[in-house]
Amino acid sequence: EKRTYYLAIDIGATSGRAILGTLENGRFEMEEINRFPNPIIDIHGFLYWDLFHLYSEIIASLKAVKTRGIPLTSIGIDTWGVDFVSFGKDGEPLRMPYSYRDTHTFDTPEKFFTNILSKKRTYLKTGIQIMNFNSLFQLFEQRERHTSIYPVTDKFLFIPDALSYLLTGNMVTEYTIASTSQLLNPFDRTFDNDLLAELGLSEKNFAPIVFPGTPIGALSETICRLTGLDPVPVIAVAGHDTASAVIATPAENKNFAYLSSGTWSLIGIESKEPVVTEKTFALNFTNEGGADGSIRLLKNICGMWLIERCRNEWEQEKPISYEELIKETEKAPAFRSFINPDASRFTNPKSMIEAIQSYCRETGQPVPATVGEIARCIFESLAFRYRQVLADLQQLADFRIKTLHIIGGGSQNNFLNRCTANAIGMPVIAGPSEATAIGNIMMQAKAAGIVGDIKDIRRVIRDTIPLHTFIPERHDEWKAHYTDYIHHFQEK
Ligand code: LRH
Repeated sequence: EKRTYYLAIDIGATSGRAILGTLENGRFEMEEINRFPNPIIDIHGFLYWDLFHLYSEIIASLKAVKTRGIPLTSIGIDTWGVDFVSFGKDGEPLRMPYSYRDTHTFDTPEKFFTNILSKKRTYLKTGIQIMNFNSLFQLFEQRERHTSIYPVTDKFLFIPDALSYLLTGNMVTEYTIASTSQLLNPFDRTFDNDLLAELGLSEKNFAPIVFPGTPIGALSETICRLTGLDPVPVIAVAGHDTASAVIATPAENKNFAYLSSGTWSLIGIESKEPVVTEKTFALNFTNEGGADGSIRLLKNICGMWLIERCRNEWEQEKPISYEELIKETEKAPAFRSFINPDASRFTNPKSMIEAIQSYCRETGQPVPATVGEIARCIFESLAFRYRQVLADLQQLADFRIKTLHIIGGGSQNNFLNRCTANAIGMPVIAGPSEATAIGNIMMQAKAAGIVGDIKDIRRVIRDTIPLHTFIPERHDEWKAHYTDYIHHFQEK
């Protein structure tokens, strides 16, 4: 079998990367070609993504591939969920897309439930966890505020689809990314026309839905001219980063849950069918689309965002390496104060450090002050939050969950991996840390006929990527402190 090469463009809410994947005789290799920040741009209090910056970085990545003379089989793009770009009738982008961190949708769900459709009906129609930034609410808010681009938008494209369009000139709506919008019927995997009508929209405002593995088109003349590349095909991979990551979960059987750990922590299971019931409504679990026809039954938890934001604040005084951060954390006393990582005050506070401190003060706990104390508070709270949500997940699963696979960048945090294993009382298997890019590459390889189904893909990953297992060693001690975490649990 000859060597084949794939380029994964994987853009998260904090940074993006271009990863070159190579497959040969069932062996897999990868290499980072480019890495770039994905800053949120604040203009007059509105938060935007810089679409053109991302476009330029993709061009730079393609040029780097060209310089090295690599014969690419294809390119695939995945990004974070829910956000979208407006395009006019002439196909031009109308302005920069809002970021889901923008505060203008904070009260939108309540408005929507009061005036349009109840919370329960909305959930039962879509099976999607109610979060204020879901595309449904972003669109509703834009309409309510009479934004000038809303009525002149011909097509709304989700971020990976928008970027693929800039590269190829072809518009599609990839299914997994669209499934994050809260606009789809999870059972028949099409847009819910009633919901669209409530927004004054129809299916005409979106490109046709395609499933992962579908070719979108070849690099346009402009891109070929700018990069020197041939018209390489762009493939619709699982455009939602979390869906790509789940593909690359190196599970051997079905008795597992996954935790895709990045800016967000997405914790869930694979399900053959959507699970949209009173219970999932009460627990607010989401049913997002998977790449292989399965459903990702999961919950969105605030993840590394907490520590990333604190680290930014610490670094304004002096740089602190990740190793130092963990050393400080290990030195700090255990089980002193806990937060609910999902409390609304942590969504986008002016100062994350102060937000954490005020939570602890208001709940009558010791107020963490040093780097180590604050980091420990974050990591222990996250581990307990995982335990809490995993217990809910076990109630929904029709099988016994026996291991937790932690994938994504956050899986490199061995301190947190150890905490998590102890908190949940089951083995944690950590890796791959680049699960998202790997899932992206594997979908391309599948489209090229180089790998088979998801089982085959996971076997290739297990055979190639070193994984680390963490066995719970102090579960009883952690169990004893779980009640403190629950005791101080607050929504706000
Ligand atoms: C993770 C993620 C998550 C979404 C959020 C907006 O990057 O895609 O699954 O819900 O970003």
